[in-house]
Amino acid sequence: MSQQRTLVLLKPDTVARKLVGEVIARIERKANWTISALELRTLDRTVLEQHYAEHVGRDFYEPLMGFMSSGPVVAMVVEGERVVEGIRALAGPTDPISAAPGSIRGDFGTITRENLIHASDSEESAEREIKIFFPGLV
Ligand code: DGI
Repeated sequence: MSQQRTLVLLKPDTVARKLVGEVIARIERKANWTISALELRTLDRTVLEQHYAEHVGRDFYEPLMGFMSSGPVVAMVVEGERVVEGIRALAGPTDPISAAPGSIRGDFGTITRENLIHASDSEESAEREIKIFFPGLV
């Protein structure tokens, strides 16, 4: 057993398209995972600069920042066995066109930027990202 936790963001397109319940239902029925923190919030630039620090300078960075601050997101911490790998699998790859049907991005994605969900890509990223979004959690 590998108990982990991960940071999940349901992006502004998920909230605007009223897909929050759909996506959370997929997470809840996939495995015996637990949502241990959840908040609806609009992200400011400071938080986004920390979260997407690795992408500074990329051509998609400013459009990504604009999109991610365009409306509220649902930020969550999800805990459970191999949850980092598991939610990445549920989400599908970054580009919705190449995401398989059955994955969140494959079923609902439109363009690469508006791809519905963020999920930490490693346990190290998860701990870094959870500190950004839920600094009160130990
Ligand atoms: O972990 P992911 O969200 O799948 O991907 P990532 O951490 O490499 O990139 C973060 C977000 O940045 C991604 O969800 C959408 C956007 N992005 C990444 N690569 C590209 C991109 N957007 C555009 N338009 N083009 C890209 O090549």
